[in-house]
Amino acid sequence: MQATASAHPNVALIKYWGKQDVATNLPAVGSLSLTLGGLTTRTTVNFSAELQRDELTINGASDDVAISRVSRCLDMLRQHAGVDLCASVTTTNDFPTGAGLASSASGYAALVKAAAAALQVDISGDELDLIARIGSGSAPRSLHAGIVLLEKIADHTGTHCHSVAAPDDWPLSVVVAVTSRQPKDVSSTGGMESSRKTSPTYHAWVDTHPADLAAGLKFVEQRDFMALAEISEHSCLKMHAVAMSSLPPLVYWSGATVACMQRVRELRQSGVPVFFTIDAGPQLKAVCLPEAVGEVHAALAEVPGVLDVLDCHLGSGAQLES
Ligand code: 2P0
Repeated sequence: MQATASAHPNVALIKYWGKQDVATNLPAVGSLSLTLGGLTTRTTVNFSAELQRDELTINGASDDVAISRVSRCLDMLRQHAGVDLCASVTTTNDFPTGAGLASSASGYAALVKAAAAALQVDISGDELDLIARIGSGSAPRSLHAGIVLLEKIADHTGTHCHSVAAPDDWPLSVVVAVTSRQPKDVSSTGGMESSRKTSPTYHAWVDTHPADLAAGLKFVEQRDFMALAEISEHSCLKMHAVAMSSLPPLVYWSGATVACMQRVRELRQSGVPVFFTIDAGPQLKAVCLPEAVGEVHAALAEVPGVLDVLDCHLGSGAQLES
């Protein structure tokens, strides 16, 4: 009863920030994301009668912290399968862990894909998305390819996630400027809950988000890069305004992050098809058309405080390995 799956991290253009239900990571808002090919998490799950408890190894080291959330996902799959065996989970990331590319999303996507196959459970898309979401709110997006919509729906799962453009349909690129390798002080969950409870702009964020998501989706359908640039930077900056207006304030940017934002805006003003997005950390992700990758990479590498620059392209959803 063993299977291996791989999945890629993702980055959102129209952001998820805030939970309607913390226990199931039901988001307060939908999101629109890019699945990043070239960066891969690979996970093997082995259910065995020899094991007394679930075990987790990440990049060669045993992890006793994440195991309870991993076990929660495995419990849901065991229940579906009517199986009561413990599992060993072995996972590796081929991308730098301090690069601000959420490995939890690719990690939980690969986990549920491999575990469901190992247990041979017949489970629908939304159900598998839900189990991944319980691991990490952004993980369902990594189960899907290319440009991905996670929308809220009124059924028991609460969300539906699907690809709205395959990687070849609109081959966007993402250039990541790494400005710090320090681990973050506040988890995304902690930050989102703090914002929900204390930010005076949180409710405005939730109320105005559906229009941003609808606009982002429309501009993807129209392949309108410059319009997608405007709405994506707006969603990013609005999310950070909510974070910054929380108590205590959540300021995820470094000086180099701001310098990168300015550089990206200058590039766009000079006609280069590029825009930025920033998650709960100081790295900047520059989304661009493939022909601009070289120029964007070179420009960001020259910004003082940039430690590393990684080039990514759109990738597939989680896949089983034979
Ligand atoms: C996003 N982030 O849409 C937003 C923008 C961070 C900033 O999705 O608490 O680490 O496990 O649901 O999965 C962070 O996602 O958060 C995230 P949890 P997770 O990409």
